[in-house]
Amino acid sequence: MPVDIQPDRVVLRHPAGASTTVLLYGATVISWIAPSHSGLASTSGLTERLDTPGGVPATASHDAAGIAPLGAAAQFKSSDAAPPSERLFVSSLASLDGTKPVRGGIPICWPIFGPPSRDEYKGLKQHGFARSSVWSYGETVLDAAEGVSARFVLQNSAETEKVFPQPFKLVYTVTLAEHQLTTSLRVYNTGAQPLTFQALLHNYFRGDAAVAQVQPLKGIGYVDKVRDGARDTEQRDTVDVRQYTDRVYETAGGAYTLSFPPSTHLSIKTHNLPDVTVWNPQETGSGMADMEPGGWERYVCVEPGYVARFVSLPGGGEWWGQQVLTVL
Ligand code: TA6
Repeated sequence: MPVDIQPDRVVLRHPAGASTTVLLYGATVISWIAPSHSGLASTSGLTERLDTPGGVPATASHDAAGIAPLGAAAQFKSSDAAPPSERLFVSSLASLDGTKPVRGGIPICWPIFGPPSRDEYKGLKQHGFARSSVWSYGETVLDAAEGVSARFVLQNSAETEKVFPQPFKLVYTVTLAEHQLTTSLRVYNTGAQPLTFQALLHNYFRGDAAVAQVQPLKGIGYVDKVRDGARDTEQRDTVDVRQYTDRVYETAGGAYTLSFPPSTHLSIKTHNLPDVTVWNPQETGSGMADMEPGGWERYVCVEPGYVARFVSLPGGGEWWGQQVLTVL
């Protein structure tokens, strides 16, 4: 069953063995199981065409983020070397019952990232309320050999209006291909007043943090939250997280490779998410009640976002941000 709708989650299954699970709480992706493979020359996503009104244009070509139309998925090689494996980290102490944001997977940070930095958001908790709200399952967008895609919806409610008085509609599209997971967030300003927000996809990638490498970030300016927000420029060809790391790289290029040498490499390509946070708490993670013992040794967060500034969406407007995660 490619799309398995359960009371608290939706499981997407790809015929080639990949799967992903989306908790309705926070529309949090809590699992992405995918096979490894080599030789994929370029990444190609599915969702940007699915996520665009009017569906998949017949002659769509790669767009700036290197994302190609639906049919490109068929170019993936089917000769997978290793069996599918879990690509995301979720702490064994994470709450999955809706009592608190999930410690792991892909939490959605919206309408703010980090603690409230403006008076208008003072009623919000860190990273906003999207990750701690119950979303509704919207629809199955695609159910084919190329991929399986589902849409989730969150709209303003009496609950959100207590802390965020503006009307909005969020539509989150999750698309699973053989080696790829694409998640897209579309924000609709359903009110008449401008809607200002930040957005970030807080990916917890499973792997040995001691060998993790993120690139290319050399020459990119960043805010270092470990050094009280000091600004600096990355000097390294590859960024590791062997030390406590919490850096927001600004206007970072939008395309990254995360490696867990020698054999695991992932591509992260983004649309309209110009910044990227790299985070691993190291031993400071032991202070988090929902962090499993030593959990920080088994993940690195690489989090594309629009967070160095705020989006200001006019009344009736819409905004779209996307990430395409590919196992290389
Ligand atoms: O994205 C990195 C970060 O902002 C860190 O500063 C740390 O706070 C992390 O998010 C986890 O935040 P959370 O609210 O989920 O505990």
